[in-house]
Amino acid sequence: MVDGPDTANIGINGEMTAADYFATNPKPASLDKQSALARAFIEQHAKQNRRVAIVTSGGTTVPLENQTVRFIDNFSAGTRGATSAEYFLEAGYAVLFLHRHFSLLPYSRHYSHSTNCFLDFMTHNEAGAVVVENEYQQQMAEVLKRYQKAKSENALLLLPYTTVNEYLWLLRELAMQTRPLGANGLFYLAAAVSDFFVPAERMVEHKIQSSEDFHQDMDTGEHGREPAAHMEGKSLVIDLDPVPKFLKQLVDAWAPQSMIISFKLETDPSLLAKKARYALEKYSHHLVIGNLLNTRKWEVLFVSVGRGERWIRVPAGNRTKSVSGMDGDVLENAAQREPAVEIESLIVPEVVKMHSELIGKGTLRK
Ligand code: PAZ
Repeated sequence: MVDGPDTANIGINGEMTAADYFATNPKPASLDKQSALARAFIEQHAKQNRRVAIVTSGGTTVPLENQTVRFIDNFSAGTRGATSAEYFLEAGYAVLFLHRHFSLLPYSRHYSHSTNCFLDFMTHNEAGAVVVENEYQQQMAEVLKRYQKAKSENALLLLPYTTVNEYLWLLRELAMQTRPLGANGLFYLAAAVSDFFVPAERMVEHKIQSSEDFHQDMDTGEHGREPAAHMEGKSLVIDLDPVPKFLKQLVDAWAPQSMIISFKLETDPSLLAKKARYALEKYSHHLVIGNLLNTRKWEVLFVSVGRGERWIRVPAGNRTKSVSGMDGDVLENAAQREPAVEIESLIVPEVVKMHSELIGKGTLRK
């Protein structure tokens, strides 16, 4: 990476600050509209003194080109966020659901994707009308009832994002609007957010050409920095900048009155507790929920100041439910198997209890 002469957006330790990030990366076109929806939603629930969970869900993308053909993605189907949102609603919270466009959504998640395509639940009756198969009537009626209740109370607001830039702008915007909620606000940050990105000043406009016959000139732009992705011979070279640490800003400046819960995803079991503790100390928020990629549906690690470390696990006996793929094969991959009990049904009540304690003790700022 070639550092250009312009160091205006670099903080004291050499890293870009959050404020500089927003000064140098474009505001998404959809932000004002989403902001207005969120404001009205928060006002309504603040008036009713209802708790509001801001749930983030799904992965963020990092586009390599302005007119995006190629992008880098973060792993997340949105299961954790969408499932948790339902349990928050059941616990009486309103939910602002900040999610990756086209990832799983509360309620409809029961009837989407290859393991539970909604069409597999349908049939024709004798008159030829499309109806739900008898065996699924009861389950679907229950999901529908809960969905309609959330809708009738205007208790669920869905706000989509795709790129890491859209996510960051939206999170900041929502966070700064949560003041009227006081301690009734809760951030549940389950989204898988990229740690690296292509700053606007280093983004190329057009699709990067792989053929040497069509290589574009390397335009270093007004800041004198090379594009973050370019061809060198037959290789695509990608050189990303670190995303500034936004959690500190969220805790200290954007939503200091709210309870804040972050998630930590790891693949190496020996690192999970260490990294979760590190995050809690560094950002001084209320709870880190650690999980491992392959066991995330069965167990999670709660790390908090007041309560130390404890595992929350799906009880033995409820660990597996056989799930059929579209072709009827039972899925062999552990990460794709589903437990009979959703771990979010254990996580969310614990989180709600901790939120009540923080409100009760008056620990959260007003
Ligand atoms: O969406 P999903 O259920 O497939 O996965 C959820 C998860 C593992 C992305 C989430 O629980 C999580 O850990 N989010 C934070 C990821 C991170 O460390 O940035």
